[in-house]
Amino acid sequence: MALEEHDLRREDTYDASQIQVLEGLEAVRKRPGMYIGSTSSRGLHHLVWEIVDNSVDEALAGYCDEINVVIEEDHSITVTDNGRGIPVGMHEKEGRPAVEVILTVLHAGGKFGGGGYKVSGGLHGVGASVVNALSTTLEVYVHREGNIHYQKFSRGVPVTDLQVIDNKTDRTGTIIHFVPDPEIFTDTIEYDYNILAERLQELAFLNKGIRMSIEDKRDEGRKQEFHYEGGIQSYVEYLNRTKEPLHEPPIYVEGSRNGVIVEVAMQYNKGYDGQLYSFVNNIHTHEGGTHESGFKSALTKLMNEYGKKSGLLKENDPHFSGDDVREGLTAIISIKHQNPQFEGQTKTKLGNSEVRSITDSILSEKLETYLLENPSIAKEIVNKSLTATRARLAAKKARELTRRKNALEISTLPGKLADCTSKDPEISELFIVEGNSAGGSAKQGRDRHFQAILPLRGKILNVEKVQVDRALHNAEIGTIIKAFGTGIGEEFNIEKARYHKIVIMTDADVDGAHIRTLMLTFFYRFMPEAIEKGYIYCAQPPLYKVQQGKNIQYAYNDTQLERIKASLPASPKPNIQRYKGLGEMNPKQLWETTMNPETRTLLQVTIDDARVAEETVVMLMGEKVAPRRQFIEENALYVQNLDV
Ligand code: 0RA
Repeated sequence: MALEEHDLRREDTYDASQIQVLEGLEAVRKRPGMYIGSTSSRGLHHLVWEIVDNSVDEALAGYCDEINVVIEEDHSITVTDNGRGIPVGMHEKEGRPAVEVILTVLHAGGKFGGGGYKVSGGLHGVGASVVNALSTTLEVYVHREGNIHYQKFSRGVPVTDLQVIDNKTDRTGTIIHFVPDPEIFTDTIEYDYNILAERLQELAFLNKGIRMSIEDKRDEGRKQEFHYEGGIQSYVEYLNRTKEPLHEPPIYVEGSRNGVIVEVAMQYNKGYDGQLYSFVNNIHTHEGGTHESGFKSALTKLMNEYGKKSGLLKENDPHFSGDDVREGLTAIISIKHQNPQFEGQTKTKLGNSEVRSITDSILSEKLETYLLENPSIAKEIVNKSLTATRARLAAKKARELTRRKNALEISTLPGKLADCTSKDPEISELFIVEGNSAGGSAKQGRDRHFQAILPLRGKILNVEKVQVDRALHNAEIGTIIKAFGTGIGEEFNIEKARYHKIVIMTDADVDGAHIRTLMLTFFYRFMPEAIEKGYIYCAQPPLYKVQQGKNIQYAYNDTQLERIKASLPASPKPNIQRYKGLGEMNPKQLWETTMNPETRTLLQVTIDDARVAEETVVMLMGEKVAPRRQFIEENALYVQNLDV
């Protein structure tokens, strides 16, 4: 019984850990997206990276310098490295070989690795067991201590024990062959050679000395090998291969502080575009982060300092901006960090704050040394930045000038103009109103949607002897031209009219008539097209207000007044007010009598009316004052064509 009990316990232990493993595998197969991002082509390729990253970690630890990827004819993948080989000894706690634990227990990999800059510490890094769980078959060959160990799994479950299949090997390393499960990867199980090749090349650039190869057995053994002793320096050369470099080779600096390894390679070319790529533990940090900002601030600061110290930048030369010193610069920043914190939308932004100053100080120090040791290159770079700065400032100035011009044009819409909200000239009306007080009433009384008010001081037009030419140069006339929007003279363009009705609204008295005469003369001489188009009108304000109790009526001439008086009952005696000016009407009255399209009377000016007006003005230029006044009194209204 005692023995049975002992056996049972062993069985129990075994079952318990097996159950855990099975639960883990089940979780991965149930929600593969949680572990590899997706089950699309992207997820399929992710399987390769999980395995390759382990090999790269082995290389970063200094035990591996060759990693080969083969796409087999059946679309399965074989990854071979010459590292130490996954440990095959018994895992004490689990009672199984370490390699079996690593390939079946979620996240087991990390427990073995210890230290080092794990690539897998980055984005997904879920480990080889996930690849195993998502493969119909996974086989591992471990070359270690002269033996070749072998084990086979199906959908993550061991189908053989780990066994020695050969005891003659003079190398070490790991070979993993896996067949992605079509039950999981329902979109596609076909690997894309280019996707794999590009990332392997990138890894080769990022980890100098490693030999990376890819072979496609589906495609007559198409093969590429990537191996760069220059690392990211070669990467920059590669990125600039179609460009004209300003100096050769690319500048390379490296250093480490507090366990953070920083490498930067950079090369200016004669073009204007810059490209800056940054990596943390071989992961491309698309969103940048503290390593990038440390690099940028160091470069900007240093170039400004060096420019001044070297005398290449003079006292009143402008300051380089960050963009100036990065014009035509191709740069790679690659850091290795034990505990990177990834932030941002896509978790590709480095957040570790200490990295900013580490990168800044390493770059500042080493780049300064480089510039001092390579003064002719330094000079070329400073001059390039200076050109960029000057171009930037010139462009800025040009932009400001345009902007100021626009601002001027807009500000030339006269300040006194109370514009309408509508921008549709067809419905828009501009009331040119004599006098500021009438202007105020008109502004309050109008329908601001389509009625604009431009109050004019009577002054200029009130001068009887004014010459039309002089009037033209007058500020008040200028405001009319600007408000109308058509321009004047050679630039006149009726298409640009901002209003299709210009309503001259003057007092119904002699002075008002005079002002109107001058205005019409102006339009006749300088904008006859506006008259021909029928855009010019005269408002007709009432002459009298007749009020009897609550009953108010307006009369526009004496005949009308008599008719109204006759229509009223004899008592009470109506109150009759004669308007001396528009200013005597309140906003509501002005709207009702003169501005409201429903009730107003507008007189459309014809070209004949305007010609008469012009002749009048010419006549009025004469010296004789008496006939002038008489003429005005007799011809107060020379407009016709009723427009309701
Ligand atoms: C755990 C511990 C050690 C190496 C590895 C895993 C390892 C994993 C993979 C996966 C693919 N290639 C690999 N190479 C190594 C350390 C081994 C030791 O201390 O000897």
